[in-house]
Amino acid sequence: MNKKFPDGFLWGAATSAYQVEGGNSNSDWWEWEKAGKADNESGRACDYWNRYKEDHYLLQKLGTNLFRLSIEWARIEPQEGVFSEEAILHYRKIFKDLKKRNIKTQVTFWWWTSPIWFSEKYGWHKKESAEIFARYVEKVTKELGDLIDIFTTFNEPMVPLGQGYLGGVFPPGHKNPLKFFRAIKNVAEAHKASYKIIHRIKPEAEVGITYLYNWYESEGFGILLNLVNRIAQWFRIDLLGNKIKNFQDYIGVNYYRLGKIKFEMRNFKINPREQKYFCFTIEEDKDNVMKWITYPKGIYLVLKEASEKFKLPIYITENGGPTREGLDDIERIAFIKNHLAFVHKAINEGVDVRGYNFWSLVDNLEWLYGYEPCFGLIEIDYKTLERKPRKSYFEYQKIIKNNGF
Ligand code: IFM
Repeated sequence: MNKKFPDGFLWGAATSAYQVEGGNSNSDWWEWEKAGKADNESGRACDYWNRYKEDHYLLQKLGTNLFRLSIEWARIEPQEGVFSEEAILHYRKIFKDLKKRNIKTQVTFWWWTSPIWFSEKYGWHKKESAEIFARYVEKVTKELGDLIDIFTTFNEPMVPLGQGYLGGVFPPGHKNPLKFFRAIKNVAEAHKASYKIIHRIKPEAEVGITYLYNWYESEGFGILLNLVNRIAQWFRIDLLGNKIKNFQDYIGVNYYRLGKIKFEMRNFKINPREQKYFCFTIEEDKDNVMKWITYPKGIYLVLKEASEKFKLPIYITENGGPTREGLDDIERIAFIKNHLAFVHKAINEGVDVRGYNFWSLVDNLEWLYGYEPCFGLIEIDYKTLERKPRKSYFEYQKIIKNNGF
């Protein structure tokens, strides 16, 4: 074995509440689905809400010492200012079950979905949103904080804010740059307030946020494309990151793919003629179910960049890739090893990486794409909800056991 990881390295897997729990009918994404704006309705999803013990058993067998999961705000605060003791108690049971199995919990408070009342009355573009979110964080930290090892306020907030306020394809479905910038400001305020609250209640807590930290490269027309590249980096990290400096104990890196930016000529139809125009595009891998380009070296490049930029410990909070593979998932095995080899290289060169979470433990609802892309170490049969560990599950198990490969 030549890729030995540091002693105490945390090996984990990740899921998120809305994507696996099922039945989150008080969340805005539920309404979004009902309005036909996503490929599938989540429905009972993987029914993690009821089957969490089964999944935790599989986690335990996998050998993980970390599980990254999230809590659904809409379950905990189904009406404005009214907290569900029943939901809180249920999350307590979930966290306790993980603790019993010696698995650390890395818990995210907001993973793209909000209670319907929040979206209808406020939304992130409204100033009050920060304070309202902080109230929920305070309640959860008081009630569940003793069972949370690593706190994450927001997961990749730039994705839903971009999609929800510029692209209009996520709730609240706006296309309004002004609201977009206001929403970023309010999310930053919400994060900072939460950071202080969590530390007040649990001084030793590790609190952070995760960034979708893909790697961007460009080809052709040097100067112009480098500029585009810079803008992409500013957009994905700095726009929010600069606003919350000094309010992060670690950096959560979610790395998936290469964004290869091209500048090309396209045809554009203006009736009745066809016009040519130049535009920036992102190259696609046509063989991949979500057209993503796999690029293992990118994880090394982002780790180096993040370490240099933030000078903080790093958790790889997500890394994985979508496939259509069944149980014999050779592609996923190669994916894991190739990426881990680059994580190992970064650690050897001094980057302080504390843990790695594979995305995902189980197949789950991939937002607009529905249930088609599979990310899981474990396959879900959505008819029977049977869990079937894939080959990659057993390979990852070996890596964890040996603390390397
Ligand atoms: O499924 C998502 C997750 O919710 C956030 N990070 C990226 C994953 C894959 O697209």
